[in-house]
Amino acid sequence: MKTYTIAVIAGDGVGQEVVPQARRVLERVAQKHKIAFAFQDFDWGAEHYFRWGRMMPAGAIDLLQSCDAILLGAVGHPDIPDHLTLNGLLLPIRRAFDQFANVRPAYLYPGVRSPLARPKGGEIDFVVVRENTEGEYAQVGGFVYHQQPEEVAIQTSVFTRRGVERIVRFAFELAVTRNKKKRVTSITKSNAQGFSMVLWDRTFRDVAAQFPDVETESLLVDAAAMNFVRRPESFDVVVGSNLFCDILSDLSAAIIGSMGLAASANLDPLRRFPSMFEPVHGSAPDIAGKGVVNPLATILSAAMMLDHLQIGDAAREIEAAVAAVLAGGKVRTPDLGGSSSTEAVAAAVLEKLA
Ligand code: GGG
Repeated sequence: MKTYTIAVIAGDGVGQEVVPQARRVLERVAQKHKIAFAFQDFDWGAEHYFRWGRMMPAGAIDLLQSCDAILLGAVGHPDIPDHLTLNGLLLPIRRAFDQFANVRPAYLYPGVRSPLARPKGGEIDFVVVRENTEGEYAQVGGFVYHQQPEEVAIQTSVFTRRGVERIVRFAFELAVTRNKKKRVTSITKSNAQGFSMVLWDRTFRDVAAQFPDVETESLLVDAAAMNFVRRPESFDVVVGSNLFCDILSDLSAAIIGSMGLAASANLDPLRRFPSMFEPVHGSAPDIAGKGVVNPLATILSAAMMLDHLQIGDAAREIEAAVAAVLAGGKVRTPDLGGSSSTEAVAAAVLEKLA
């Protein structure tokens, strides 16, 4: 029997509630598929920070290195500035393991109401591909006259041709394998940002020329935001920079009905290092501990992990079970207009899997 080693970082707030539910689901499909998961828990995050002054220990990356994948819940605590939690845990892992493709599907499940009037279940079906290791998240910059009245802050974006090319190529390859609309939309702001985004546009055109069967579109990020609302059905694969696609993928989560349904994968497509799977949502301190957070984003992220581990049958079963629960319309957490608990939603998924 093949055993997959999964590093588990439940993290902060609702991360502690959603990750155990995803584990239950993984354990169920493991039984069925005659595979095993060896979960290794790492209690990193805000509590670790309060105790040791850092979100994870100095040797954290070495500890994760040998696992097959990483399942992450959430990071963030009201008493710690967000840039410390993000730069202390999430971003170092993405960078150390060169997880350059952040894949965020936006699928409107039948039975879920979009806040948009028009689209019905299945009619929104696209993927946001976010560059995940450079761009606006490069953390290059500094303060001058720190905390003085004349203070200056400089934050530099870093766009490399190699970085842009590989994420754009990933997007085109995804459009080909998805085999749906075969359409890639590139997001920039090259009218205002005349260096980095112009490099992006040029690189996009060069890569596009190698995929003559894939239709292309280039949108400024403001127009993209508008069109996610006006014509979400038209998108297939959307590719853009770290910051732009972080923002756009919150919007895509909203139009598919809830942030609680938004799954994501931080992939090293070259499989040199472990990839990391996490719900798009954060630690949600306002609802943490109440047992009402939607576990489906994490369960669907676990399904993405199975796909990456090439256990696609098991991934499809989880997706089908989630789809059946949502189509049933009875068991759903408050973000989807229901009153079920986190545990009850996961139990409903397990029941469908049985
Ligand atoms: N699910 C992980 C998490 O807590 N994400 C919240 C967050 O702030 N993410 C920022 C990012 O993905 O750049």
